[in-house]
Amino acid sequence: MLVAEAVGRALAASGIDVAFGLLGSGNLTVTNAMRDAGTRFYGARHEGGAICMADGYGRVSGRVAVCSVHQGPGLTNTITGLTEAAKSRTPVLVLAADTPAAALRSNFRIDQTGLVEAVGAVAERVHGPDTAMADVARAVRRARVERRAVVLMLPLDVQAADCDPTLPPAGPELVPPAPGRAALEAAVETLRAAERPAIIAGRGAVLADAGPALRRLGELTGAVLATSAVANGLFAGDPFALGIAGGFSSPLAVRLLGEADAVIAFGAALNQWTTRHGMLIDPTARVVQVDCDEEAIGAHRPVDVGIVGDAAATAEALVAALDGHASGRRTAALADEIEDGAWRHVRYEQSARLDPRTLTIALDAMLPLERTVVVDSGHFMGWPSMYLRVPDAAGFVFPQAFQCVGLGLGNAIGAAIARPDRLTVAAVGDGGALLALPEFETLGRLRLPILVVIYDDAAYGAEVHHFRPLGEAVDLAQFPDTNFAALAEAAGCRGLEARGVEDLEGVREWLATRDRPLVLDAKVDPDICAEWLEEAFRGH
Ligand SMILES: Cc1ncc(C[n+]2csc(CCOP(=O)(O)OP(=O)(O)O)c2C)c(N)n1
Repeated sequence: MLVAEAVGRALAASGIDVAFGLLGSGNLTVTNAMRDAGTRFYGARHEGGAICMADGYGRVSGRVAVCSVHQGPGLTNTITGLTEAAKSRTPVLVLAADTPAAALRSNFRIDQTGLVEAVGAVAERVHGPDTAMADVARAVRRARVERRAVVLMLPLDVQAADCDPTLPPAGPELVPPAPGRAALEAAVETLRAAERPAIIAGRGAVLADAGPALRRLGELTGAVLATSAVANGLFAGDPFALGIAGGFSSPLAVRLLGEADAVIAFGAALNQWTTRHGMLIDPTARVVQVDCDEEAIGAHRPVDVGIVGDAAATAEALVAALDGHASGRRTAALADEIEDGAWRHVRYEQSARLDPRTLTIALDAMLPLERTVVVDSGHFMGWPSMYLRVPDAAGFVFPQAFQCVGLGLGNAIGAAIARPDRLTVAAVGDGGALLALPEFETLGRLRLPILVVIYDDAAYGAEVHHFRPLGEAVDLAQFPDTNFAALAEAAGCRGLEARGVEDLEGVREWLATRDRPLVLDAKVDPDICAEWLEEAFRGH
């Protein structure tokens, strides 16, 4: 069998159920073989969209998706989205055709390995017909087990050779590392002594499925619960959950986290975003950090106790050690205070134009809670993160590890394919929407249940709000009005413009049918500046 065909079949047989991509001569045969063997293929209109779709699919499903691209420019077009996936440790497998080793003068020739390694992805290669099946198995396993963005190079001459299509046996399931006894004891001591503990969970806790054990640990210790932005939703519904720790924290969450005398972080880096540059945690609080990765411990701020271990295994061990310990801190009054202190109850001065807060609160009330909220980057990104509730951690996709504008729409398409039972809400700025414009065609073609909310201030608002008060000219970051509703209709979506909350009736009507994706062009007041923005700019 041709290597190209055998690789396609092997990927499907390895459990790759979904692939995204854009076809060229270098990846057509292998992609056809994958599709014929049962993998569903979704074509994007730009490789930058395809890689984001694979990223969004991986974040929501936890499964490895393939992104199939042509050699050379097909791969270079993926690089920005690939960087985000690599930094976020999303398990994705890019299948990239490559020029033959001897094709020194090919127009398509670049150093594909050097290119992808430079942005933190893992370069793998189908070296020859004899190793092809082992090469595929290794690449899939590295993506899946190491949770890495892996790029599998498929040189054209190797693709055209014959090989034996037998896959090697799958490797064993791995057990997550257990925490060491001494560190555990130090953490138990800290928690026993604490009067006002706080638990902060990050993506590591989500990946380890540590939510139930952490909720139990919270009950035993009386801790308030919070998450980093990427782990938003992990404690959804818990009466002692404060939401996101960091720039998006409500005033009440800032106060309660600041009052904590012990903070225990699970799979959270405790970086500048989660701690507001360290300000959110009292300098006298004892800090315990749990992470699988030794390098993560103490990387962003000093900690008193470091535990190298899986978040769920460590939380369970702490629950076992603390059984019988009961803190009286969790009172009904505290639960009421937390409910009343949620962002949607915090007063603000309403704008006479479409206020992004009012818009988001209205959407939150209108949309079914079974939703996946995907947030692009920009000034607007606080509003959906603060005001749109999510049902669980899989219901929140926050591709911000590279702080790149324009990745949200592709991530939303991948998320919608991973969870077709949920309404996907893509929150983007007008700048991000235009960066992802090719994928409006994909949206219209695939007819997925997606609501795209464009916070349209006709500007790169983040730049305007930051530089205008400094006296800098900002006209280069401002634009004439864009008619996104018309663009959306032209691409096969439904388009709706909103200049006031009364215009959201059209969203309610659409919800009843959801026959096509809806693009809501929300013409928000461009002069409202989010408080968290200056905090964000300090992180540059
Ligand atoms: C690819 C990329 N280009 C430029 C930037 C710098 N940048 C950060 S936010 C922003 C504005 C984004 O505008 P928009 O999507 O309309 O959202 P808004 O800030 O207006 O809410 C820009 C250009 C970036 N982060 N990523």
